[in-house]
Amino acid sequence: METTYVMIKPDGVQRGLVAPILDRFLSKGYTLRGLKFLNVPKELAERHYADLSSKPFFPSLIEYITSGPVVAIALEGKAVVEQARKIIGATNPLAADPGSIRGQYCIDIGRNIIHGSDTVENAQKELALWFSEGLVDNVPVLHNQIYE
Ligand code: DAT
Ligand code: MG
Repeated sequence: METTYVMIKPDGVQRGLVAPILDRFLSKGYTLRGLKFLNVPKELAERHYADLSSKPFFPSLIEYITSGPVVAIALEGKAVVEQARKIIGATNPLAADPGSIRGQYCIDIGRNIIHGSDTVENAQKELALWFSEGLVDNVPVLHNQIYE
């Protein structure tokens, strides 16, 4: 089992997409291990996107992520890191599969409504950053209905 970090960005929250986005992951069968609604301090946004700090779009990215509250989500499941990225879709919504979250709900790369960790290693780093208090124990009672 893996755990990944997913975040509904401020535009996804403001556009009323929290419920449909959560539904995509929870109705598939992933286990919720963390969920919180918060305004993002600038330092946290900068640490989260530290790898992109030299990019020309970095200042506008930080401004966007700190522009309103986000929903921070920890999800557990088989191969969930890679699978959640597929459900989320390509970084540029123009290139995202129409059935993905970005393909369905957004248009511009700078307003792509959702984040998902790209590797198992980055997922662990991001979960430690956003859920420093630790994850919630949640033993799925329907485990045998979801996994063989
Ligand atoms: P992803 O969010 O798919 O993991 P990323 O980690 O490369 O993509 O970039 C993080 C975010 O930065 C991305 O969701 C939107 C923004 N971004 C990336 N490339 C960009 C670009 N060329 N112009 C504007 N914003 C960009
Ligand atoms: Mg990324």
